[in-house]
Amino acid sequence: MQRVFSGIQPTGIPTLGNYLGAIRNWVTLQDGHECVFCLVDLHAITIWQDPEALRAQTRQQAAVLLASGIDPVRHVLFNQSAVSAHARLAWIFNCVARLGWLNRMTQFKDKAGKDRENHSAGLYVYPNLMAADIMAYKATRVPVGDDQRQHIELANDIAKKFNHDYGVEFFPEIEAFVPPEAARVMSLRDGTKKMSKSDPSEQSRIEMTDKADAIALKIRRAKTDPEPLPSEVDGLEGRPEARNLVGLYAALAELTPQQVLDRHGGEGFGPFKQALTDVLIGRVEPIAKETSRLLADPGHLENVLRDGAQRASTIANPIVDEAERLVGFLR
Ligand code: AQP
Repeated sequence: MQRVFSGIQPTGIPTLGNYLGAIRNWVTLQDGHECVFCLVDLHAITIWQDPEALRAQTRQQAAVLLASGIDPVRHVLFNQSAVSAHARLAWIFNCVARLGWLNRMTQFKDKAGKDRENHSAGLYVYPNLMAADIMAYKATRVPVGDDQRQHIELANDIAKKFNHDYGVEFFPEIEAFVPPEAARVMSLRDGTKKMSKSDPSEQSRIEMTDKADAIALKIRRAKTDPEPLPSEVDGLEGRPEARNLVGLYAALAELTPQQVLDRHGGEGFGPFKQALTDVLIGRVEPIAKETSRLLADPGHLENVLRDGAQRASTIANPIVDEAERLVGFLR
């Protein structure tokens, strides 16, 4: 059975982007794979987090994942900092990866913007830690949003260089698994920017804990253009906001964008937004309700994560012990 690894940063409440780009596929992959799901708090602190908020967000993320259908008994769910193998292997990978490779990473450029010099060294080497997350389990399938493809390619380059440098076939080749529809969900305020849980504007995103009235308001306020919806997908060209809303509807209703336009082409945004609000509420509301029920018992959530961390360590420690032996560390 193939082993899957995937992670999400506890930097805020998971958005619809996180859900459609990642979590929903994690739930599906649970059948037929051995899954390791991780709340990547080491990644989260590459940008400063308020310590109390980080703890709260970690519990909140765990609750959203469980409410979405992650099964912590058949699979493994934990927070990254509780398993030291991630940091140990990341250091080795910091020494394997080349600066030129990291310089090409577009996510660092996007996150750091023009103020590059003032960002943490951790943000720069983030892809090395991500490679370590995956390789510490020798996972071979990694479900991610489209924005993470470049990091998966880098993880393969690091693994190949490690294998070459130490003359062994130790780390396997990994495969990014990107869902075909809604692989990239865009901001509701700007169709050219991805929807993000840490975007300063709450109106830019649907959070997986939003209540029905908040969803309706955000969709009503979502940016659009003055034209009605086209009847063919080609007509979405150059209309990023319209494309995003059609893509969202398609992903939620399990239709292709063309099938959405077959139903709604020629409509103005008023009626289409109403239809989109209905499918959104149908999907988000049950998850939001279950999340709030789970959050009422933080002790239970922490136990789930602790148990997951123990089981994760059992898989990762022997792999990272062996990587350290190959490197030449004395034990
Ligand atoms: N807008 C998106 N569309 C599709 N997939 C997305 N993902 C994130 N945003 C979108 C996918 O969600 C998984 C977890 O993401 P993450 O939390 O590890 O980091 P991120 O990509 O940086 O997500 P955010 O929401 O934008 O977080 P912040 O605001 O903290 O930077 C990943 O598989 C990602 O592809």
